[in-house]
Formats: sequence, structure tokens, C-alpha cells
Amino acid sequence: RMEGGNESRGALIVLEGLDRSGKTSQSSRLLSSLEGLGYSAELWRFPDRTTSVGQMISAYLSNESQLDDRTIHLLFSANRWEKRSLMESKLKSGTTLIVDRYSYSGVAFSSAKGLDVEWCKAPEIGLLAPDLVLYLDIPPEKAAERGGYGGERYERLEFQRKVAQCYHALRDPSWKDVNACQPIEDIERQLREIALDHVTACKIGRPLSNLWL
Ligand code: DGP
Ligand code: NA
Ligand code: NA
Repeated sequence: RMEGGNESRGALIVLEGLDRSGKTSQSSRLLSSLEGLGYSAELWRFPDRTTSVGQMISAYLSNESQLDDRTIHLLFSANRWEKRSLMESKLKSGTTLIVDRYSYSGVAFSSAKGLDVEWCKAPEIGLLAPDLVLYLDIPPEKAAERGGYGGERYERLEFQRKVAQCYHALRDPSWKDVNACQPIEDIERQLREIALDHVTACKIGRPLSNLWL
């Protein structure tokens, strides 16, 4: 039954991983696959640097500004909150969202600095819970070898090692690891297969829920 559109929604699919794990190129490939199969889908990313909050985050990441660790944490969270209602309406209208980074980055990167995990999770409570988190799993040393880091604040091997540990502590039932050291096409195919199962489940009518699961 499809009347009213309420029973057929898009899926919220998040890609997570260390810097240089391949999230950005795999997100685009996944978008093309879903669109090619006739699904309505969009690619989003956080931080969204186009908003005024996003511009403050961007200045911080490029070391043009200095901010207290808790202050920048809350700005990253605010940058997700400012998109929440649009996210909900897109999903309810049947559009699947592929999101390059989300609250898991928020908690992993800030708790890697030594902030308390529960404190880090608190401002994310009430954001939409992903239907699926695709974690591109790569050893920090391998990621560091990939064409070098771009020079932003967090792109240092020691720090990425801590981020990897923090990510591992955040696994929940929505989480799927994909080995990011495989050939690009193999990763693409695995992500597509896992994502399609979830897109289909959302069409059948799994309700939207809030973080944390
Ligand atoms: P990207 O645009 O995906 O390259 O992300 C920029 C950097 O910001 C990257 O090192 C990951 C980090 N990052 C992304 N989201 C968050 C967040 O919510 N909190 C913190 N502290 N860092 C984040
Ligand atoms: Na980056
Ligand atoms: Na990225």
C-alpha cells in the first residue's frame, strides 16, 4: 500500500571512516548506482561548509581560527541540527540520503581529543538515526600513505590512530564494516549490495528513529 506516501520513505545511509578512507569517492559512486536503479537519492556531507556555522568549522579545520575543543564540538553538532528538518522531509518524501560523515565523526573526533564520550554524544541526541552506517575500515597507517593528507587540522597519523579506536567503541546495530583496502570496484559493489537491502527495507516501512539507537 502506498497511499499518502507515509509508508514509503527514503533510507538514511551514512558513510564513516578515517580521513583518506575513500568515503567521498565511494559516496558519489553509491549515489550513481542508486540513481541508475531508479531511486530518488541525494548526496549530503557533514560538515556542510556552506552555512555560516559551516564556515566557522572550515576556518577551524584549516587552522585559520582557534576554538576550544568543546566549542568546536558543539558547532559541528549545530551544523547537523540546522539540517535536521530538511533531512526528515527529504526522507519522508521518499528520497534516500547518502551522507558523507555524521554524528559518529562528531563523537569519534572529539573523544579522540580526550573529551568524555557521553558528553560528546549528548548534543547529537534527537538527530535522526541512520538506517545504515557504512564504515570504511582502513588501518591509519594505510590511510596516511594514500596521496598524503591535505594539511587540515586532524590529518595526522597519531591523531587518526586515536580516532580509529574511538570509532570502534561506537559500533551499534546499524553499523557495517567494509574493508577499505580492497580494489575500488570491490568496495563499490559491497557498499551497493548492503545499501540496497536497507533502501528496500525502508520502502517496506521501517519507521524513522532518533539517535542514539
Ligand atoms: P571532511 O570534510 O569529511 O574531510 O571532514 C573534515 C574534518 O573534520 C575531518 O578530519 C573529519 C572532521 N570531522 C568531521 N565531522 C566532525 C565532527 O562532527 N566533529 C569533529 N570534531 N570533527 C569532525
Ligand atoms: Na579531510
Ligand atoms: Na571526506
